[in-house]
Amino acid sequence: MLYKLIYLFHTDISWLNVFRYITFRTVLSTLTALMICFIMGGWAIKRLSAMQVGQYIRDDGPPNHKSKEGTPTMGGLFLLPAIVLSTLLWAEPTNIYVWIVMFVILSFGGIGFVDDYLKITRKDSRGLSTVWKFSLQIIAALIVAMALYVYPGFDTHLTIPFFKKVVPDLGLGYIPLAVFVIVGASNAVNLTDGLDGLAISPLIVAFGSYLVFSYLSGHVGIASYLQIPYVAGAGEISVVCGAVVGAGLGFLWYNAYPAEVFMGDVGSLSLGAVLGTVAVITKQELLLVLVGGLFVFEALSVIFQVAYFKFTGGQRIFRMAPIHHHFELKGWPEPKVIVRFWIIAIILALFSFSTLKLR
Ligand code: 57M
Repeated sequence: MLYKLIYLFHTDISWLNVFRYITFRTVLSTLTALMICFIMGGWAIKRLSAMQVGQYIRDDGPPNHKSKEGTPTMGGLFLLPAIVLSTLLWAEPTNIYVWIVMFVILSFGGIGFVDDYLKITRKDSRGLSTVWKFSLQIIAALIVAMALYVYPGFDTHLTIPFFKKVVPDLGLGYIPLAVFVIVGASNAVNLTDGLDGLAISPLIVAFGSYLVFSYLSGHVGIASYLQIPYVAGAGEISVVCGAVVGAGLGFLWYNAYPAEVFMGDVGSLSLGAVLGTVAVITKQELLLVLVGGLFVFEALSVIFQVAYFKFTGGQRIFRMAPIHHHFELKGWPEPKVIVRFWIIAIILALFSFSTLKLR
């Protein structure tokens, strides 16, 4: 919105023309969110500590986690406002996709907030029940999917990475697919958020990748050259992704090992859902499996562990799921697990760019 105000004067002051460019506003949005997180972070952590918003640690987890008891949580309470504020300042206010992402941040953030709040007031690990959590997530994702479906010109064809000629039209079937991507991403990120910086760095990498993809798909010339779906208006999503990257870096400053704050469900459920929504908007839904490959890997480790446990009547594939706990229990120091998982996330994201040419 601020950009609109500044741009009003571009006829008198010609260099203000630069605010018209998505690239310039993406840089501003990244830096603004970063600064807000830096400045707010230290103060917010002190406030969370004073209000005793501390993490409860389960007894059945890896032993080194007990020392994390009481670490301030719900860091999403400064992470999310940094993203919202920065987006509202630098993104085009008439763009429908920007508002859809704002809705996702607030709705999934709200669900996470209630979950965290219940855990903190009950002083145990019982937050929202699984049924409630899933139902609310599905309702919020359905609203998003239906809003996109009815939006004039929204394309319901599915882009399949590496196969440019296979583009099935899902029609109404696009709605359940979008819901699955959004709710799946939300929960996969939530599961990954179990070691210091383990979720936020791969999120920065994934949003950095989608920053590029949204710019490319929102540019008619580049999209046609690369033969990727052109989505009019998707370029503004770069500004939102920039805000998440900036806020994420600011948050990582405090969440880096040994963490001074955790993001809580308010952060993880919301950022995961935003990632899924951005994948849907840019028509790169399936590519999320690569861009967010680490989150998929973590979620699959839980699915296989639980299924195997039930099938064999109590045996396990991993020492503990999600898989980061397996490596901790094998004796890897926490920072080693974290940095190695970051490396995997970066490699997968880089690989996703090859889909632009390998098709
Ligand atoms: C939440 N939350 C962390 C923090 C963070 C089905 C089952 C696999 C579900 C899973 C689960 O509940 N996962 C989702 C994961 C928790 O972190 C809080 O939660 C927020 C994210 N939602 O922001 O507020 C703990 O993670 C650690 N942490 C850090 N640094 C960070 O920056 O060290 C988090 C952020 C924190 C802190 O210790 O307390 C969590 O792990 O609870 N359940 C599990 O993950 C459990 N796994 C399990 O039960 N496995 C079984 C099943 C699959 C059969 C098995 O393998 O046998 C483990 N979680 C814990 N202890 N804490 C088990 C033991």
